[in-house]
Amino acid sequence: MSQIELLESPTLRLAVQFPDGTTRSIHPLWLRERCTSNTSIDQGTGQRLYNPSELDPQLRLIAVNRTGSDELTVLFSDGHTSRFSEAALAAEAAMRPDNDGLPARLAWNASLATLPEADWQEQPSDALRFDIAEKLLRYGFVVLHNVPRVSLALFGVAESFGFVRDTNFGRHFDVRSVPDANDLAYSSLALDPHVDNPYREPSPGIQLLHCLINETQGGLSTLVDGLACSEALRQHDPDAYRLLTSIPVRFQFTDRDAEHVAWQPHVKLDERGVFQAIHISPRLDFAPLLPPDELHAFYAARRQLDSLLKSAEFEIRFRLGGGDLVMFDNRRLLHGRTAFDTREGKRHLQGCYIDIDGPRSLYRVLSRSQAR
Ligand code: AKG
Repeated sequence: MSQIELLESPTLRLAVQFPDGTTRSIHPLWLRERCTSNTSIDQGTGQRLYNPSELDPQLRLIAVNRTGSDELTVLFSDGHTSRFSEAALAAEAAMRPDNDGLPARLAWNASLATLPEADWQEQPSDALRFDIAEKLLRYGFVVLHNVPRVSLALFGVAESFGFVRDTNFGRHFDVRSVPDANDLAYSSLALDPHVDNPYREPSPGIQLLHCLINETQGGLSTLVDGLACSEALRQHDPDAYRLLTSIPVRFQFTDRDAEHVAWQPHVKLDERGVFQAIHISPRLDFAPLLPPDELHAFYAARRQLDSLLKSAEFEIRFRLGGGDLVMFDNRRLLHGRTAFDTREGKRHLQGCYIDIDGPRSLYRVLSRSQAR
């Protein structure tokens, strides 16, 4: 647990000590912005009543007193007095973009002992939705069983976690083999690990695929954790990793009434170098024309990542039968399928997207009652 410390020299200030032993000084403006008094915060909305950029840039702490077992009272140089919970300050100081009230991501490979799964109920309880959201956020996917085998039943699941995101493919899309398909997903061909719609800005957060019927022996679903594979590449070949995290690649989708283009590195990191998203779609990516030796190195790096994504060490395969639904983080996991033979029977999946902020928000809201 992080802890708040009071330091008196060279100036009066607070600091936070993190569990790894490091200490960081707390800027007076950072502290003042977190004041929750009636004059600072609208108590109904929890939103600030003033613009913090208008505070005195030279703001200082004049006095700090412990006024309760978990309470600090601070007098600032602008005359304002604020009370703070030490535990709340310590918790907020430890927040990062990738851990903000969410379960830690667990990178996995093919040794994953069991699939994260759950039995769906048409009127899901909060406990069931919490369990599903937690698995989705931790592993990047969850397999649901007993989803009604009726067309568009996937919306009942999608809307329990967020808002459905419409695209040029419609509010949902039917994955089955059709003549003259506008995407190879709508054929019976095998699909290599890929993310959907990397040509969109932003690319869809969560994808749902609901199996209505599967009478074929093939058509196995594949999933691979882009987080785990990127980390393996980083450890095995840091130069390849550097190329794939820095060179923007053009992803393009063209249809009669759509022309989507987005430039993304294959592996996108945040400003601290933490994995944020993976963009791989071997059907739709175009590297920029770099000098030949740079491109040579780029293609070698891409080949290495591709072989990790397809390796038995990282890829899992499972069969979706009628009533099964897989929901996955389309910016972390790659999905695909093995080929199938339409002469064996029908295979029909329905898919849709929601944004990832839906399950994240739901998880935080439901955590409040889990904590009680
Ligand atoms: C897609 O719709 O993007 C797919 O990859 C389809 C997957 C499947 O047919 O199992």
